[in-house]
Amino acid sequence: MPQDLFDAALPPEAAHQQLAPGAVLLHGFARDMDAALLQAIEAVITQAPLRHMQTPGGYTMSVATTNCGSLGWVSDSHGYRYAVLDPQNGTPWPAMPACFLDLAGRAAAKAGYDHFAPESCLINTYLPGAKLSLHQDKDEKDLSAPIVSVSLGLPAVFLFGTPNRKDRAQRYRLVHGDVVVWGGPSRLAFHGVMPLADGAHALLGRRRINLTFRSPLDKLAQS
Ligand code: MD6
Ligand code: FE
Repeated sequence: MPQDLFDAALPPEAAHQQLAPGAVLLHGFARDMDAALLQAIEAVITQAPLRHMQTPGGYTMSVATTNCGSLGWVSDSHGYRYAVLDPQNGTPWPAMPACFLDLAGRAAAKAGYDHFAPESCLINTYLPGAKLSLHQDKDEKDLSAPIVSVSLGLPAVFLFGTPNRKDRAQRYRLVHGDVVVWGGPSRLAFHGVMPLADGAHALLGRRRINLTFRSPLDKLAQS
């Protein structure tokens, strides 16, 4: 049976796909709350506008980025880091919307990671052609917390490998409402996004939005 038909016939909560040890794709998990998510995203973007960050190597990212939560991921000529203030206006990032926290916690629990309470949500907007090169998320002190990644809008080809750069990454098509959770043995897996194909999405139009939830603080060191 074709996988797409199989997924469409199942309630969203039944459609999991293990990508690697500790890594799960929850098909359509966020689909039924898309309107609330989009409204919250627009409110964040109004306070903390999308911008194309510079990489430490001097490139401009094709993806446009902002953040919400107590910490925001930023990139500039000095490197990658988490910042409590938006460097563009010197004020705190907008608070994490309640529907974001709810979604991230439920998705993590579904994937086997209980009590995930992210301090940070990175919001990425992709227009056709935008991409993200293969990389590891390793700017976080707490590697025991998973990463929760929510896809909205145009479909994308997601690359997901292992913590070893030499292993070939697998390709997965992510559509509106899909959520990928990775942690444990996959926490440092290489991942990326292929250049976005052109198209039009009924709710988001000609773009893809990705929400990436992370818990950058070392909770053990703090307690
Ligand atoms: C995505 N973003 O935009 C996934 N990782 O679909 C990431 O994997 C990511 O945008 C680390 C830092 C910035 C990012
Ligand atoms: Fe990443």
